[in-house]
Formats: sequence, structure tokens, C-alpha cells
Amino acid sequence: MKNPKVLIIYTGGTIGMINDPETGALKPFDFESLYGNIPELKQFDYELDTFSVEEPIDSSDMNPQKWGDVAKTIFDNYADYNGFVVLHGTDTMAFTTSALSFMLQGLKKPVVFTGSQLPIGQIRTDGKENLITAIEIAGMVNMSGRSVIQQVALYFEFQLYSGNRVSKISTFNFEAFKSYNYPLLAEAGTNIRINQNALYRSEFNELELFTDFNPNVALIKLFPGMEVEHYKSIFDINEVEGIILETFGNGNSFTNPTFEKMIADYMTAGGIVLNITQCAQGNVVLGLYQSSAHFRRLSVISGRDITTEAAVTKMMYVLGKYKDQEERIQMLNKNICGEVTI
Ligand code: ASN
Repeated sequence: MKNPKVLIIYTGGTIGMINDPETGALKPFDFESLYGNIPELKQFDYELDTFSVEEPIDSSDMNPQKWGDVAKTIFDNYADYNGFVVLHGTDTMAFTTSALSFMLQGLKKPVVFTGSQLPIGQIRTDGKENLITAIEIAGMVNMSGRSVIQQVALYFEFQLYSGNRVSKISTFNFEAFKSYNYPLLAEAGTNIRINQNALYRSEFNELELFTDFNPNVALIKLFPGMEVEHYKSIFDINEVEGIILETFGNGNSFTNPTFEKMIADYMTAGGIVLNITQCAQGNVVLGLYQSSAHFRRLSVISGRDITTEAAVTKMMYVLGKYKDQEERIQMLNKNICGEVTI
């Protein structure tokens, strides 16, 4: 068998940052300096190619257009590589991995995102291990020559997560990510242990690229005492086509007739409302408590155990791909690419 070929795509993030001599703040740096800091890469018996975006960014500057650029780079190079590693800032990495799981459906090869908490030039960096193991995973094939991982995944601090099930949970720990509602895909110790049961397999025969996301989405986090009137302008179908409510516990909210009417009118006008929980772990169960019965009565969609990152990107995907309200509701109720437990 030929040596696996992996394409490393650099988008920015702390992994490649240096301190600005003037301000002292961390800012993205060019890829060559990052790459040159990891002589270990030469020891790989993989063929490694690299691609850098023209202007590396802090991941706070990511957006649907840039998600689409990364997805397109993978799509255009798909036939030539066994797998892909994307270097990305940690802050919004889980949004990008979620977005790409919708943009690239039918993957039969791995797309492994990673980054680091400390720049690669710093002595205690976590970037080297993250990058080296991500590359190893991206090139892993089984006895029959098929890729072991066939989805968008996120590798960080010895753990491989499903890309649309993960969230950033720490600014400080090297273990910066967690997937509370879905098991790990793999764990790296002296060897890489794959959790076969957790791997996603697409029913699509061919890779399909869809990047036309609709960003007319709003995310509202509820809090006790909130004045719902302040949010009235959001419930306007001409501005916002889909609203995600981050609710309490199992999908509950305060009792408020004004709020209920805002939702009802918005939905009558053609809007979509998705209810997700503020809790990192667990799921929405509409009607479990009296405090969520109104959502059920209004036919608000249950986000079940979806993460905020996957909910936002799923909404953008569904609104971009489907125009009919009924169809949009149907798709949001579906598990499209492993993002939700139905
Ligand atoms: N601000 C950085 C980013 O998301 C954080 C990191 O990469 N650790 O680009």
C-alpha cells in the first residue's frame, strides 16, 4: 500500500500566532514559521502537503463565507488525499466543524480539525502533539484501504470528537473541548483507540458540497427577568428567518403571554423557532414540565441534545437549502449528519 497522503490546511488560530512586538497581543503569523517549528513532521511516513489561506485569522473572524472556502478547498482536493487536517483557532472551531459537517456530506475520508491553546513557538505548547496526532488520524486506513474516520472531527489533547457534537469549554486547560452528549470517536495514548460504535457513516455515495448558508439566524439566550419586548425586532420574518432559543433545563421558559404571542405571530408569518437547552449536557423534552408545554402547543421545534454550535450552523444550512417552511421544519427535526440524537 502507498503511503497515505494528507493535506494540511492552515486558517490561523493561536497555534500559529506570535506576540505583536508593539502591543504584546497574540496575532496570526505565516504558516512557514509554524511548519518550521515542528521538525518531527519530517519523520512521518506520510506524504504531507500544505495549503495556507492568504491571510491567517483569529477564529473570531470566521464566518459562513470562510467556512465555505475551507469546505471548497477540501472538496477540490478530495480525490488526491487520504485525509485532511485543518489548523484553526479554538474559539470558534466547534462552529466550523459543525458547519463543515453540513457543507461536506458524504465524506468517506477524515477531515480532522485541530489547533492549540499555546502557540507552537512556546516551549510548553500543546500544538505539536495536537498536530502530529491529527495528521496520524487523518491518514489512518483499515486493512481494506478505507479511511477509519469518514467525517468531520476535532482532535484536541488526546481526544477525537465528532465535529458536530463538540464545544469549547475552557480558555485555560489544554483539554479545551468536550462532547457532553456524544462519546469520543477515539482516544490517543500509546496507541490510538478507535471507538467503532461512535463513528459516523454517511448514506451518500458521493461527496456533496453545499456552501450557500443563510445567515439570517438569531440566537437568544433566555434569563430570568428578561424583558422580552426588547427582543421584538428580532421576531421579524423580513430580517430573521430562523430563531434559536437557548432555554432553561429540559427546554423550559418563563410564563409570559407576550413572549408566546411573539413566537406564534412569527411562526404564522413563516418563521422557524428551534428550542435548545442552555445546559451543556442533556436534552430538550418539550412537555416534560408545564414550563415547556407552551412551546409544544406552538409547535416550536425541539433541538433535543444538539449543541449551540450545531444548532446555529444547522439552521443556516437548512434555511439556505430549503425555502418552504414545512420542509425547513422537517429538516430541523431530522438528524442530518450525526448532529442530534433522535
Ligand atoms: N483566539 C484564538 C482563536 O480562536 C484562540 C486559540 O486558538 N486558542 O483563534
